[in-house]
Amino acid sequence: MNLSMKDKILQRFLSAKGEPISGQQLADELGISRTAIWKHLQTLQEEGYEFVTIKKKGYRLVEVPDRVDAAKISSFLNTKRFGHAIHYFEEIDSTQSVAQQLARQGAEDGTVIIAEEQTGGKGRMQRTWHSAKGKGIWMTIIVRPNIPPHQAPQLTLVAAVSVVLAMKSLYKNFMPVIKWPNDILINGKKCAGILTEMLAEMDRVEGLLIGIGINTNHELDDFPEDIQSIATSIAIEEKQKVDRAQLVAEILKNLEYYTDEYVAHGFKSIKKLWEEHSGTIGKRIKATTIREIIEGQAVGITDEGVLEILLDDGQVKKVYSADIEIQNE
Ligand code: BTX
Repeated sequence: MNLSMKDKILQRFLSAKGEPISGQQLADELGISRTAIWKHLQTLQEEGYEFVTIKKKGYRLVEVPDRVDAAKISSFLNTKRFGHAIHYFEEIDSTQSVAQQLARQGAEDGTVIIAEEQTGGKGRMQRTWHSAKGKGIWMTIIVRPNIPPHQAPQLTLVAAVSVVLAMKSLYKNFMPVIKWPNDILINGKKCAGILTEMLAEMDRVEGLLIGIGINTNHELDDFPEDIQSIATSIAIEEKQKVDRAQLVAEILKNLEYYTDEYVAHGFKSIKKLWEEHSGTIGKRIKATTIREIIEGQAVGITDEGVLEILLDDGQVKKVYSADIEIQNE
């Protein structure tokens, strides 16, 4: 894992779970001086971590701020590649823009860009994604699967499955469903969105930028008024605050696993899981594509991840990209 020295020190304290660690022991383990350790602790204090000195025993971490930084994510992380490089920002315009630069510079598969706040969070089709400070997970993962460009939209579905399964494994009372192709809804309201962008050559994907936005700890009035009737957060639904770093680590574990499954065995292996967690299939929907509006019943997705809609005249129409409105709820 590519942690900075400061993050290595922090990770050591996080895994000590409140037990004291001696400055000398840390200095020996990490091969730096005690003065250097002390300086890193100063920086961490400025970021909101609080340490107390315990006589003859060393330092004890007593206060952990609510952040989704690399050290905190790493303390939960259980992956082979994903999240081994994490770029953390207090504030950023969009994690997608930084991901694009890093991907062009050769960032490795599974690199994560994450921020406390986005000032220019992006949705699909030039829409805005509201990304309030400290309230959610605003991250992009650079993924480099060996697939042709036309298959790239399937990765959005792989990501949706990964997010829903992570939520279900951590929050047991909880019924998130996937709305084709990229939303996660709870009780009919949007809790998360996924935006996949691509860097590609003619016949090969160079990198996919999988942007995941999850409303975790919002109260209703943390959302701007115009989306209060359509948006929700895990905290609103679960009635408790979420440890964002833990959820990030769980998503990265799933995303690595299901991306590898997908690359090895194709979309079929993901399709079943996607359908199990879909809130779209079987519903009457209105799909707005760039060319037309299609109304009918969503009957399934193909082995390529394309949505199939049964029209009232009995015809089945395939939809590759659209905005969906679910009508019979
Ligand atoms: P989307 O185009 O499907 O959804 C955008 C629409 O959703 C907006 O027009 C608005 O109506 C509504 N909306 C905006 N913000 C929120 C919110 N916080 N919760 C619920 N509804 C909202 C979905 O696009 C894809 C979003 C991806 C966001 C991630 S965050 C990390 C990465 N960086 C970045 O700039 N975008 C992605």
